[in-house]
Amino acid sequence: MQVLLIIPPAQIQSPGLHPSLGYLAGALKAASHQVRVIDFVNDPERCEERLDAALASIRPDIAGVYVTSMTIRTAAGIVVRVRELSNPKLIVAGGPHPSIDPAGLLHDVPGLDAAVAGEGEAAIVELCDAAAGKKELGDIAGIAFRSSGDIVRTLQRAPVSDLDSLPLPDYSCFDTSGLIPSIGYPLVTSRGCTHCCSYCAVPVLGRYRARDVRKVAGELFWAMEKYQTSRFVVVDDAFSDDIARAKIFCDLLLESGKNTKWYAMNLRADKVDAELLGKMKASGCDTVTFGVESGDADVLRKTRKGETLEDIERGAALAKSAGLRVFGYFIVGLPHSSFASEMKSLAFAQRVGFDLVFFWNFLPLPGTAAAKWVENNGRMLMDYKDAVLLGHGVQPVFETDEFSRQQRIDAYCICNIKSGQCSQLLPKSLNKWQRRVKTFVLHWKYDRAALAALAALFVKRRFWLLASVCAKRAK
Ligand code: B12
Ligand code: SF4
Repeated sequence: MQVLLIIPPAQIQSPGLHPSLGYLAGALKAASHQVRVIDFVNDPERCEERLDAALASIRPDIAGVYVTSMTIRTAAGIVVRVRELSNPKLIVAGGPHPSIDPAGLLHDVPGLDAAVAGEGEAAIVELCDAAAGKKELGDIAGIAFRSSGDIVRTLQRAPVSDLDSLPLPDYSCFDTSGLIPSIGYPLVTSRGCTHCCSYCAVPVLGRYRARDVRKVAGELFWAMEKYQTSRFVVVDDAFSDDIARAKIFCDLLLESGKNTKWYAMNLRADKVDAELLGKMKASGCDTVTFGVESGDADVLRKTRKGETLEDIERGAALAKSAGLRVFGYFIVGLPHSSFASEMKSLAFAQRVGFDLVFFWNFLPLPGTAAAKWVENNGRMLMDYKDAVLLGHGVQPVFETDEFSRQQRIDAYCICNIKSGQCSQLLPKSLNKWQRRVKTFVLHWKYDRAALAALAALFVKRRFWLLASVCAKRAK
């Protein structure tokens, strides 16, 4: 079977190949299918042209689309085009959103034949069998599919208990595989998480399972040869939840004598110690990112993250002492937050002194406790499917009596501008001068103190210039 997998364009162009489709490609190839992956996130150029060319050249028997709760609309557009141009036997979807609500996705995207809930390695191979007429859709566990005008859900599929039994991910069929040496090989050492934060989709997606770190290291060394790279990124939800295991992984890197360069996303500051951070640094890790969420102790407590501000300060300080760069991720507009609590977040970010700070617009992800809270306590202002989470044009999805729409926008702008991320608020289309003017206007509105400091610096520089010219002339 010819399988075409597609990652729709996303509003945030964060670099990194998607392990989800890498794992599906590995499973499909192990079952002797041909696979091609078009990745519109890491290469957002000429989307239509690339899709049309792929459809014309491989004429897929089955097409699969990766869908998050933020890419439903773009995925729907892709499904229409795939149906129009090549009409494969099946068009299916998988990923975080269908994992939470597969039947709902089939309602929203009429061109889809089936949606897979949960891990897809076995399901995609069985869907190929169904496309070949060797299996009934109703006999495939963990999917929703159309049948005589209805949407039918099959029995749930159990999560893969032994992750090491899966074929290794294959990124060689991605049209962006050439980017691996610069953006790094995405390494999955575990799936799921042991925590249950109210705003996060991960607890809804599946329980924590860890791989044997020796097998993980084996995959990494193989991948370094295959993709000619020494750079990798640990993309786990909870890499250091088992600190002892994380240390063994670093020891294996050190013992190998290979010159690895890496970073770890999604660390919890209460799940690190000085020894682990030291080993990470020694094995080539340069950056860690901590989810902080809120600098207001009460808002943070109510997320049920189970972490305190003191934990985060301590973790960040340890990471800095180990010589690592530390990034902090915050969310503006969480349940129970207010304008004042966001200002506390900003003050906390400044106190900790993160090397880079991101303030994201809160999105009530379907299926989460936070989305339930919004349903009961918030006034919806827009459909979450149209939400913008970071960058220009951010709009709150809901408001409360305590925290109005305009206050949410102001808090988002202030936090970004005062943490040195003003460029996040500018449309990408602006030229150099337009950017300067817009930057000035935004600072005028939200951070006049910085403008005053800048003006003082400008005057000081001019003064010294004038003074030195006068001194030269006097000589
Ligand atoms: C890695 C990661 C990223 C990376 C992606 C690039 C990279 N280097 O890999 C980066 C940092 C760029 C990123 C950014 C963002 N992410 Co992110 N990310 C993840 C994370 C932690 C791991 C995903 C992963 O690779 N898992 C391992 C793979 C093997 O598992 P999987 O993705 O579940 O895939 C399986 C199944 O879903 C299924 N499947 C998947 N696709 C398909 C397709 C078909 C056709 C089929 C049949 C099956 C199938 O089979 C796969 C194999 O079993 C997830 C958390 C999670 N557990 O999903 C969040 C997650 C996907 N991200 C999320 C979000 C919100 C974002 C951001 C908006 C920012 C943010 N605040 O986190 C941005 C948006 C980026 C964008 N461009 O759209 C949410 C999505 C929620 C939702 N309901 O859609 C998640 C679930 C995290 C969360 N806290 O809730 N992310
Ligand atoms: S935010 Fe992090 S710690 Fe909390 S449930 Fe999600 S992945 Fe786990």
